[in-house]
Amino acid sequence: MEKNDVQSPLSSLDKDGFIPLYYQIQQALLEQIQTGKLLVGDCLPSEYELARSYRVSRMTARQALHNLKSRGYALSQKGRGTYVTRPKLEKNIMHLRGFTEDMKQRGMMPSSRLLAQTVLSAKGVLTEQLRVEEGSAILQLRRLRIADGLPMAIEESNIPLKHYPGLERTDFTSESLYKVLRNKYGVRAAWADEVLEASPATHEESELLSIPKNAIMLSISRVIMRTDEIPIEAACSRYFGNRYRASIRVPTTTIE
Ligand code: 16G
Repeated sequence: MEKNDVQSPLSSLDKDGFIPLYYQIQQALLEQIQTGKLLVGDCLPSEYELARSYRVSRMTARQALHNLKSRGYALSQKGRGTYVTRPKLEKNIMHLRGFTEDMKQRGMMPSSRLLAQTVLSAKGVLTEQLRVEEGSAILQLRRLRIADGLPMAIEESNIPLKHYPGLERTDFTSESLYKVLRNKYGVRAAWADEVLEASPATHEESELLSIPKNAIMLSISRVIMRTDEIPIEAACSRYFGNRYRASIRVPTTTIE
C-alpha cells in the first residue's frame, strides 16, 4: 500500500479566511477520496505528515483526520495507520431484502465466502424460533458477506429443512438464499421480528472482516415469517459498526 502525497498542500489552504484550517484539510482529503485519487484501502497521510506539509499544528491535523473517521471515510488501525474506508451503508431494517438484493440495489457487487454449510438437529431456542420439534433437521449456513470485494458482515442462517427439502444441496458459495427460497420453493416473506444489539467483535470476526480487535459490531437477529405464519429463517447478521448503520421509518402514530 502506498502513502499518497497531499496534492499541492500549501497553495490550497486559506490561512487568513473564516474557514477553519482543519476543515480545509478535511475537505481537501475528502475531495481526493470522492474523485477517486484516494481509493478504499489507501493510506491517508499521518497526523505528522499533514501537519508538516500544511504547516499547521498536529492538533489541527488530528481534527481533520478525526472528522473523516467519524464520517466513516477513514479508519485507524494499529500498525496500519489511517486508511480510506467507505461511508456507512444505511440498512433499512423495515425492508425484508436479502443481502444479494440489497447490495445490487446499491449498485454494488455481492459475493460470499461460505464458512460452513451443515445440517444439524434442532434443539433449545432454535426449536422455539423455528417452531419445529427437537431433533428436526436444520440447515445452518455461516457466510462472510462481501460487497465490491469488501467484507461487510458475518451471517448465520438457520432454515428448517422440513419445509424446504433438498435446500441443503444448494451451492451457497454463489447462490442467494432468498432467491432460491423464492424461485424454487415459492416462499413469500410477510414479516419479521428483529433484535438489534451492539457488542464487540470476536477474534474470528475481526480476522474475517479485517477490522480492529474488539471493534463494535451491529448485530441484527431476526426470525422471518411466511405469509402462512411458518418461520422461514432464524438468522443473526453481524456488521462492523463503522461500515453499517440501521435506519427505520416509523409509521404514523400519535405522539405520547
Ligand atoms: C440478509 C438477512 C439474512 C439473510 C440474508 C439472505 C438481515 C439482517 N439479514 O442479510 O437473514 O440470510 O439477507 O441473503 O437482513 P441472500 O439472499 O443474499 O443469501
